[in-house]
Amino acid sequence: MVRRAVCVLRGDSDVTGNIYMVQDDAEGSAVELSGEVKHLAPGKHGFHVHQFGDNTNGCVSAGPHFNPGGCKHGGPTDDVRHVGDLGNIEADCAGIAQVKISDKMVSLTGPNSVIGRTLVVHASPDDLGKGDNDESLKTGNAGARLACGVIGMAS
Ligand SMILES: [Cu+2]
Ligand SMILES: [Zn+2]
Repeated sequence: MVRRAVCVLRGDSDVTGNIYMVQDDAEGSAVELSGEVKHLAPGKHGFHVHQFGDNTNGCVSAGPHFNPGGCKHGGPTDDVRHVGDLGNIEADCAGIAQVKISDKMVSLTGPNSVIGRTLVVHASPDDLGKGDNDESLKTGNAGARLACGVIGMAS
């Protein structure tokens, strides 16, 4: 069975987007993320799955990065990273980021499942844990949460 999920990104900024996720049934299959995020400042923006599917106080109540292993923050290709560390998306001069990410840690099933958690787009680039300060190893210094959405099951 192929699993699918979808996330509608909204926030207190003008940033909007739809992100689709697909995962094959086989154990350890990567999740393929695709979609578009609009009305961003050109350049890189941190992109993470945060722990909670709680948007009662906007994107803030989604809590910290989804980190079931209790690891330090890193980049998507690092061995040491949060499950939710998807790195950056990059907006072009029109403010549009085309998202195409294949990630082996995020899952749509099992202990690393991101279903019911929140996907967040940040104002600043994620330094991928290389910022040489404490915050870099927690959040990547990605700054404010521009838009977010709860990841839900899709058909
Ligand atoms: Cu984040
Ligand atoms: Zn992280």
